[in-house]
This record gives sequence, structure tokens and C-alpha cells, in this order.
Amino acid sequence: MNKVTASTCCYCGVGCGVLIEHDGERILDVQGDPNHPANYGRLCSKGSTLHKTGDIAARALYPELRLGKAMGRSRVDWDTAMEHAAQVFGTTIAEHGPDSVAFYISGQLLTEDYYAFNKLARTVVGTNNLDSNSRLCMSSAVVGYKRSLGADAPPCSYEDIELSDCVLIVGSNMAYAHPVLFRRLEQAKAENPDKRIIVIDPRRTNTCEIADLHLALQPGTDVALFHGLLHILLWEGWTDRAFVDGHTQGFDELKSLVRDYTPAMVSSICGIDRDDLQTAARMIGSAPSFLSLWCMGLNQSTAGSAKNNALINLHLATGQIGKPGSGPFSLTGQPNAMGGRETGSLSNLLPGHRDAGNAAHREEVAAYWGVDSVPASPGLSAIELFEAVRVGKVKALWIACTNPAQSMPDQTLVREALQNCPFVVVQEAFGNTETCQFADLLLPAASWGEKEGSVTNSERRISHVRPAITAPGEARADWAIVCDLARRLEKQLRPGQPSLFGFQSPAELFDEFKGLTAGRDLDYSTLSHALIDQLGPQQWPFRAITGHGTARLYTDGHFATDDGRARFVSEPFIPAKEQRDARFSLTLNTGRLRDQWHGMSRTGTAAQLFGHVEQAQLSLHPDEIRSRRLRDGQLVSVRSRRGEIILPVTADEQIRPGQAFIPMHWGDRFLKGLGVNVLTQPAFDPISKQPELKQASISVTPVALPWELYVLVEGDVQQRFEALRPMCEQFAFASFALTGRERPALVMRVAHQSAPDVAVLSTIDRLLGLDEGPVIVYDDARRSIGKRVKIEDGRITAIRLTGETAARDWLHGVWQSGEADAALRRWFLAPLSSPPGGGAVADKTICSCMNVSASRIRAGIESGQDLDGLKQSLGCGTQCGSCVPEIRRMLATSAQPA
Ligand SMILES: Nc1nc2c(c(=O)[nH]1)N[C@H]1C(S)=C(S)[C@@H](COP(=O)(O)OP(=O)(O)OC[C@H]3O[C@@H](n4cnc5c(=O)[nH]c(N)nc54)[C@H](O)[C@@H]3O)O[C@H]1N2
Ligand SMILES: Nc1nc2c(c(=O)[nH]1)N[C@H]1C(S)=C(S)[C@@H](COP(=O)(O)OP(=O)(O)OC[C@H]3O[C@@H](n4cnc5c(=O)[nH]c(N)nc54)[C@H](O)[C@@H]3O)O[C@H]1N2
Ligand code: SF4
Ligand SMILES: [Mo]
Repeated sequence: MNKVTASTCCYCGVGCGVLIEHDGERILDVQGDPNHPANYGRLCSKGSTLHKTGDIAARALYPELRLGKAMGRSRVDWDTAMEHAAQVFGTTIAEHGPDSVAFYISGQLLTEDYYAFNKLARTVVGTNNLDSNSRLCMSSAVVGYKRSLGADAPPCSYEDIELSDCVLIVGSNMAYAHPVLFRRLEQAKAENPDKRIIVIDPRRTNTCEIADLHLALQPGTDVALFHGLLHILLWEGWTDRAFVDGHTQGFDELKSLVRDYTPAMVSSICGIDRDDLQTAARMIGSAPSFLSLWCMGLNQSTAGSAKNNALINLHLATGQIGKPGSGPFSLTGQPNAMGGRETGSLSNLLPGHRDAGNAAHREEVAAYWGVDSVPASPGLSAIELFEAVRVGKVKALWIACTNPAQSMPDQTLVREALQNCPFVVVQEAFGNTETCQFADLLLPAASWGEKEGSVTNSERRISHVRPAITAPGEARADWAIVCDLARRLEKQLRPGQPSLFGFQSPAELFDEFKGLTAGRDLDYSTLSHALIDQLGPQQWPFRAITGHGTARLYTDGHFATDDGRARFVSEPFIPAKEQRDARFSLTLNTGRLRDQWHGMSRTGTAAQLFGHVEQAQLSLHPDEIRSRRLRDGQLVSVRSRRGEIILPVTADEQIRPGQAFIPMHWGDRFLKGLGVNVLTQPAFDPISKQPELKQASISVTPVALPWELYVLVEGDVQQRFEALRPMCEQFAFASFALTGRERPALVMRVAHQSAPDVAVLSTIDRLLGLDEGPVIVYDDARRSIGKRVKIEDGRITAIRLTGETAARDWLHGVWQSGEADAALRRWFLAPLSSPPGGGAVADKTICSCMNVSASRIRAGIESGQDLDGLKQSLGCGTQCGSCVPEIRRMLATSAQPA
């Protein structure tokens, strides 16, 4: 009998409720939970394919230990693994002090996992060296809220997206990164076309498809833009003097600062039209309610804190906060970035929205935990932490639920750090991530659908995450692993004292943690897992007396500062650290794709999710491609001051000339090289310590790699991938992807200066099963052209092309059609590998749910169909709706005169 378990999606900070259908052992299907207030049943392309991800062959199943850096890891039992870890950590602490060890954790952990890590670091170990990947994500927003409003609390609710008259989306590509919220906004705009939407982003993203105004500002110039808007608001008298006088502080100083930010100056700094600036100010200044939504375009910057505060200044100056449809609303990235902030899981924080640098806060927390003190010495933030590891100050590093060897900037240094670190523990659900390569001890973690706890989404709403099935192999829940370590360390470091880690369940951890929120801005001390089950997900602060949470903060104009007044923050515009110059003449921007999640450990196991974008690409404006004499699809070397990768280049009208974009998802697995972050810079914001992942200067030069290899093979894709990947180190370029729905296949593309040894090709053939069975072979050794196709039961099951690979897209099509017909045989006998009838153009899947390709949509548009017509005839956009912005764009572009 199948069962259904209500839980949440493990991807983004929207925090959608899901209904997991399962048989107790396997997850069979996922639906949106109609009762969950974050999504009311909707899911995006990632949430709705959760059950198709997480291939067991990619999971970490057993603890593995390496006893010397030159050795491989071997399987051990949990007791041996944990005893070894405790012994190394204990000895390191005894010999070098508590700050010689560190924990690097994640916004994808559950609140209970987070709390356990926190208590362990701050009590038993006695260090503030506990930081999370939220440092790369939300830490500028934390600073922004605290400096302006007094507490790290997003004041709004999702319903404000519907209620607002004017929505400013800045540095956020919601259409891809928070699709279910975008869907709500799209629908609200359709119902009320007077609703104004402004998008501020250097790229013309799909989010812009519903915008009334798009300001394509120069990268990193947001502070100047916000100051410029305030300048106009003041000049036009569009500020709320009564609100400013009654509820804020510091306006005069800000006024004198923004006096200099004249429309002329701002339009020249930001590269935007003066009229557009004026229009934006009018939309904001005249709107009955004004909401802003932002994300990494503001946070990931050396001016991240200043950007956040300059934006919040606009809300304070117009009194647009604390009322329906109004307020500054940061979209959180990860599913539980908020829980991390609540439990104090950045090196400078303590649980319950407290600060590690505040003596009174330290005393409160120490008293609650029943310890003499918690450490006062400042902890290391992510970038500083890896640098301390690299230079040998930190000697034992515990990494959980994050993949720094893919996601941190300046990979060359990060990998040097991981390589040099005497002891690296990686607590991971998937055993093949970039960081796992560096693990001396790999601990298999239970993952989505297998673990219990709680998460807080962007609108402060706490959900109960419920397990559907048991974890595979010997994988254990994160909280349980941490408590196990803590109890073993206690024996060494707090001998004879009662354990602080007697927790038997996540509910017990929650119940202890929540006491630390009592009397604080986020107070949810009366909530419990059981109460959430009874009342549904709740927004903090939560009061037991009323029995419900709080939709909106600061409705009485009283802020979380000492005197109750919000603060204007006056900081000048400072340009991004790296500017274009003669050598590195393009500004590289990085960010998300619609269907991939970060380092792809989960989404990279589902062929369906590669349909939209199959490979890593460098996007440049068509003029830039032309003036550099490049061809669309050509391989180029992309260099920054820190490293190099080789990628195909592609023309993209969304990017302005002078700029470039690479998706953030590719590390060293699906692409040869160290991934996009070998290019990015570690420079960080002085207050939030968040690195500038959105701007790095690069150069782009063509590379000549005439010898090509193309491989497509069905079946056992994970195993084949693992086997083929190491072989690609010898080639200049290699890229992998999955393809196909019913019969997933692995695709590999390689390019090199010259043909490799025949032995290399034979090994590849063996790994592909092309060395035996019904294989058709054509070889022209003189021109090093080779074709091999395996046909079983009339269907292609493996392809290998060498020399040149012009027929690859056509062959992919033949494979997909399932029929190896006469055309295939004719092509085989031809001396060249060009496909019959010229080359087929690679077709991408636009609608992933209904499997509708770009070419079919284009044909529909050419036959005169509009969005509704396309939905009806092709079914595209009728399921999760994540592709609708792109279909709108295709309609809009085709409507333009050529
Ligand atoms: N599909 C998908 N969704 C995700 C994720 C994922 O991996 N995949 N990850 C989740 C996480 S952890 C996060 S943090 C969020 C991130 O969500 P977003 O921040 O919305 O996504 P990004 O693509 O990183 O960046 C957003 C935009 O910032 C723009 N930008 C770059 N520089 C600047 C600038 O100087 N100023 C301004 N105004 N804009 C700029 C970029 O062009 C980009 O369009 O997404 C979450 N959702
Ligand atoms: N260039 C560039 N770099 C970026 C960004 C960018 O925009 N541009 N964005 C940054 C941002 S905002 C973020 S949030 C980071 C994200 O960077 P990471 O945190 O490195 O991203 P993930 O790949 O999601 O890593 C999470 C890991 O946890 C594992 N995992 C999944 N579930 C569980 C579980 O239940 N327990 C455990 N223990 N492990 C689990 C997954 O397999 C995965 O390997 O990337 C940052 N890096
Ligand atoms: S918007 Fe998509 S990825 Fe985000 S929580 Fe909802 S279903 Fe998951
Ligand atoms: Mo993030």
C-alpha cells in the first residue's frame, strides 16, 4: 500500500509543501501540498521532479576512512569512523587549542541539525569557528536588516507580493530561482495590470518578461542607483516626512549624502537612461504600497551590506514598511538559511538572534546551556576560514551539507586548503561531490525524504519536515551524527560532567533550542513539532495565546532597535573590486539556471533536468561574439587573474556588451577543470564578509581543439560516468550531461589538440560496451575519423564519434526516436561524419514537465499561436509553469521586426 507523507521541498527558500508518495522504501511521486501556505499546491520544475532525482548509485552509503593522504578510503563501521573523528578532533584541540578546528555547515541543514552543531562548537569544543555557506548567500541581508531595523527579520509575507501596488525586484532572477513566488506575482499582475513591476538586473532575465520597467544597470552599481532614486524622491516630495520624523533616525545625514547623487551622475555610473530613473522613482514614490524583493545581485558583493541598507533606506524614507503590500523582503536562497540565522550558525552569531561579540548575549547563552562561558574570541568566516586552513592554522575541518570545492570562490586556493588540511571530514548525502574527493572521513548523511526536523522559509514560516522512507545504506540523520560526535568529545574534553547532548530525537533538540528564542524578536518558544502538526506551518514570532504566528512585522512603526527607531544608513557608492581593463576586458556574472541546483549533486542525477540547458556555456552579447570574431558554440578559454576554464561560447541577447555570464552549477564533475569558481574572486564585504561572486574580470580567447569525441550511452549512467570521468583529465576540454527521459543516457563531449593513443579509445569503447556485441564500425585512420554505433533490437544503445562530430545532434535525434533506420546505415558508409541533409540544430526542452522542445514552440508561434494557444495545442506551461516566462520571451522576440 502506498502512503503519502506531507513534508517540504529541499531546494529553495520559498519552502513549498510537498506530498511525498512512497511505499516506505522508495519515493514514487511528489505533488504540491494544497494546504501549505507557501505554495498552495504549486511546485516548480525542480520540486515536481524530486522523486526522479537522488539516484542511489550516486549516494554515499557507508562511512569511509582514509588513513594517509596518499591512500584511498576504505569502508569502516560507524563506531570506528566516529571514534577516529573524535580522537583526531580531541587531540588537535588538546595540542593546538579549540580554534585549531572548525565546522563549515549549510543553509540546507534542518534547524535541529544546525542547533546541534552550534551547541557542540560553542560548548564542548569552545570555538566560534563555525560558519555556513549562508556566508556566500544571505549574510549581507543579515547585516542589512540588523543595521536598519535592529533585528535579522524579513518583515513581510508572501501575500504582500499579491497585495503590493509596486514591486521592485532587484538582483533576483525569481523566474528561475524562486519560481513558485514568481508564479504568484505573474498571476497577480495578470489580475491587476496596474500593478507596477520594476526589475533591476544587469541581464535581461526571464524575470523581466512581466516587468513594466527593466533597469539594466552596470554590475555592482546598485548603491548609486538607490541613492539616485532617493534623490529624486526627495526632490519631488515623494517621501513620508511624518514616518521619518516619528520612527527613524539619521535622515539628515543621508539627505546630505544623496544630494550628490544627481540623475545625471547616477545615470552615468549605472549606465541607465535618466528617464528610466525618473520613471522608477515615480512608480515607487506614487505607489500606495511598495514592496522590494532581492537576492544575490545585492548580497554577493563587496558592497553587499551597503546595497541592502541603501535599499531599505528607500522603504524608510517613503514609510513603506509594516503595512500590507509593503516592505523590504529578501528572498532567502536555501531552504533553511533562515533557520541557520535563528540558531546563530554564522561565526559572528549566537542562537536566538544573538551576537557572539556581545558579552551579555554570551552570558545568556552560556547560562541557558549550563556552561561557564561560551568563547569570546571571534570565529572565522567562510573565506577567512579556508585561508586559515590553507596556511595551517586550522588543522581539522568538519564540512556538512555543503560542497565548498565547487561553491567557494577562488577554487585554486580552496582546493589547496583542503589538500593541505591534516583532517577533513565530509558529512554528505551524495558520495561523488567535488569536496568528497578531499574527505579523509566521509560520513553518509540521510537526505530529503529521509530525515525529520524543521525549516524556516523566506517569510519566517516554520514547517515540520517529515521523513517518508528510511535512509539508504547506513546513512544517518545529520543531527544524530553531530550528537554522536559531541558525546564522544565530551568524554575527552568534559570528563566526568553530565552530557549536554542527551538528545534522542529532533523534537528534543527543537524543544531545547526554542527556549533560546524566548523574549527575542523571533520568539517561538511556545511552538513545537506537535503544534505545527496541529496548526500547520507558522510564522515567527509565534504567540501561544493567540495560537498563530505573525504575518507582518513593525506594523506599529516600532522597530527592534534600542530606542525603537529604524536607522537610515549613509554609505557612499563604492565600485565592484575588479573593473574591466585591457587584459581582462569583460565582467563575468554568475548565477542560477532554472532546472539545476547548485553543484548538481541531486539535480544532476535526473536526465530530465538537463533538457533545458545541457552544458556549461559562456554567454556573451551577439555583438561581443561578432567583434571578437567568435562563432556560436565555439570553444573558448576563459581566464581571470585566478584561473582558467574552457567552455563553448553562446550568443545571448540577455547579456549586455562588455559583460559575460556563466551558470554557477558546474564544478569539476560535469566539466573538465575546476568549474566556474576557479574564475571568481574571494574579495568580500567588510561587514558581512560575503564574497563578490557576481563580478570578476575575465578574458576570452578562442582555442583550437580540432580533434573531437562524442559519446552517448544508455544504461548504468552513474557507473559509466564515474568510470569515464577520470579518463577526461588528459583532454583539453570535456563535458558530461544526462539525456533522455524513459531511457536515461550519458553524453560526453571531448575536444583536444590531436587524437589520443588508440589504447585510450579502446578503453573508452570497453567502458561503453562498444568492444562487443552488435556494433557497426567505420574507421578512417588517416583522417582519424571513427564512428561506432551499437544497435540492439533495432535501437541505438551506444554511439561513439571521433575526429569530427558534426553528426552528433542528428544521431542524438535518431537515438531519441528509437528507430535505427536506413538513413543511419547510409550515413555510416559515407566517408565523412556529416549528417544527411546538413546538420540538425540542437533542440532544447523548454517545458520540462510536458517535454516540449523549443522548435515545436517556435513552429507554434510561426503558425500564429499566442501563449494560450500554445498551452492548448502543445501542453507547454500547463503543469508547473516554470517555463512560461521563457515562452513569453519567445513570443515577444518573434513579434519584433527582424
Ligand atoms: N533553480 C535554482 N533555484 C535556486 C537555486 C539554484 O541553485 N537553482 N539556489 C537557491 C539559492 S541558495 C539562492 S541564494 C537563490 C539565488 O537567487 P537569485 O539571486 O535570484 O539568483 P542568481 O542567478 O544567483 O542571481 C540573481 C541575479 O543577480 C543579477 N546580478 C548580478 N550582478 C548584479 C548587480 O550588481 N546588481 C543587480 N541588481 N543584479 C545583479 C544576475 O544577473 C542574476 O540575474 O536561488 C535559490 N533558488
Ligand atoms: N560563482 C558562484 N558561486 C556561488 C554562488 C553564485 O551565485 N555564483 N552562490 C553561492 C550561494 S548563494 C550558495 S547558497 C552556495 C551553495 O553552495 P553549496 O552549499 O556548496 O551547494 P550544494 O551543491 O547545494 O551543496 C549542498 C551539499 O549537501 C549535500 N546534501 C544534500 N542533502 C543533504 C543532507 O540532508 N545532509 C547532508 N549532510 N548533505 C546533504 C548535497 O549533496 C550537496 O553536495 O554557492 C555559492 N557559490
Ligand atoms: S519554488 Fe520550487 S524549488 Fe523552491 S521550494 Fe518551491 S518547489 Fe522547491
Ligand atoms: Mo544561496
